[in-house]
Amino acid sequence: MKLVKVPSSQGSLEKNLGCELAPEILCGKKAESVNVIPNDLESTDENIYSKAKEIINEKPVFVGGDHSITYSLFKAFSENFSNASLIIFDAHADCTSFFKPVSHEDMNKVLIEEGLLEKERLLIIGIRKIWAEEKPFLEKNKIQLISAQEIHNDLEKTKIQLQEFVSKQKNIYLSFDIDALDPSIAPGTGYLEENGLTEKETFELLQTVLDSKKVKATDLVEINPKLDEDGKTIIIGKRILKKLVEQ
Ligand SMILES: [Mn+2]
Repeated sequence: MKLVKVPSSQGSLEKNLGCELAPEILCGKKAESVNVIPNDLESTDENIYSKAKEIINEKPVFVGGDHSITYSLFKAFSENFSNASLIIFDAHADCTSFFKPVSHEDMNKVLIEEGLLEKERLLIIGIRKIWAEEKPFLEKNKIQLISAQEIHNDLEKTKIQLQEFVSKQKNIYLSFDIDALDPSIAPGTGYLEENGLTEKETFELLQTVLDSKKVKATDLVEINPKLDEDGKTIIIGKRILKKLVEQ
């Protein structure tokens, strides 16, 4: 396992400024870090990509930062592992209009349109906010989604659905956006959406994915210490990170 900090909020379209502070709070000073170039998202993305290429076989855990980092990280992952799959915990689909450099609002769409991710190998868990402009893309490509409401309705059924997806995959990259959680337990992030995952739902679903033993790289993103309340998001973020690190 290799823990790597990615302290950048440059892909957050200025909507989650402060999330660049999370990596050091979550990982401490000692963990290694990607070199982030201030006000230069393209060069930062290149550095994220080259760091990922270097250590992709060492079961890396990347700590962001905003969700746009997953674009460069998964690009390196998919070039290294065949049939690369992406499982994302997120309140959102991140499939808005495609523009470069990639942002945290469109990175899933870009990964599919650039052929880095097969559309059947993407699964988003905890979704509860889909923008009108994302709908045609999600429907046309039949992107697999498990909504937060489905999870609340029947957690056991969701676990089975998740196990079925996982059983068809080979090499999984797991990306965890903290906004998948309910704002009451994770208020420190840029886009709060009500009715999110509970602690129990989060850890049981996370365990279901990790139990597959097919997860080869992970990230934890969008935690914003500046927006946190009583350190709640950092506390649960550390617990999620511990799971990713110890898996
Ligand atoms: Mn999100």
